[in-house]
Amino acid sequence: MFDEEGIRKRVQAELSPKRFGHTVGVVHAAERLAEIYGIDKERARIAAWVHDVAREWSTDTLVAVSEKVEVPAGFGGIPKLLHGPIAAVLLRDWFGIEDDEMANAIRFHTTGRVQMTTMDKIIYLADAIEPGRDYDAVGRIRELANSDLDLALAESMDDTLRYLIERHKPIFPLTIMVRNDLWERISAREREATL
Ligand code: DGI
Ligand code: FE
Ligand code: FE
Repeated sequence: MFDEEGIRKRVQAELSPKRFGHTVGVVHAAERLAEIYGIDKERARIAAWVHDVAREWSTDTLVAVSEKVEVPAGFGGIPKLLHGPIAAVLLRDWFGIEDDEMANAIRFHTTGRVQMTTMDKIIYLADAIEPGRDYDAVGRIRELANSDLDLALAESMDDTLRYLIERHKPIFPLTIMVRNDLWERISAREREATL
């Protein structure tokens, strides 16, 4: 259904070997999570292939392109965040794939969004736990991802926020809303389970 080999080659041409290796890891992690959580594996793989295709574009290029295509409000304030929304546009423009679910998972893979779909969560988490990732919390988040997608995601977001705070980086306000929403859902779920 998809020309996966063609997509893989085009993505490889856009990325350094290191980041291409990351992308290969995300594809495998996304496929595994799709299997566990019952979504279409092929679409998850393709979204993973494309998620960082614009990751090595210069800030100037990202900003220039973002002025010509549809980008969610506020993303321009932190130019690094633009690589997701721009990759979502390239899914359609380069690869001819018109699929809102895949496009949104790519668009929001760095920030998350309120009311994330299973596809959104899987691409976000696959990005965070692929085998090449190495940070203190990764082992725990990998383990959680096997049994509890929402909890793994909430822990991953807290970890990203801690990382940004420690480095005094600007934090995208949407990410905080997403993080609050996730923990609220987890609390509600736990309250219900103990009733
Ligand atoms: O593209 P990747 O490196 O695989 O991972 P990513 O898309 O999750 O994140 C890209 C970068 O963006 C990473 O260095 C962390 C950073 N980032 C994520 N959220 C925020 C952020 N940077 C700032 N300043 N603010 C954020 O809210
Ligand atoms: Fe990314
Ligand atoms: Fe990535």
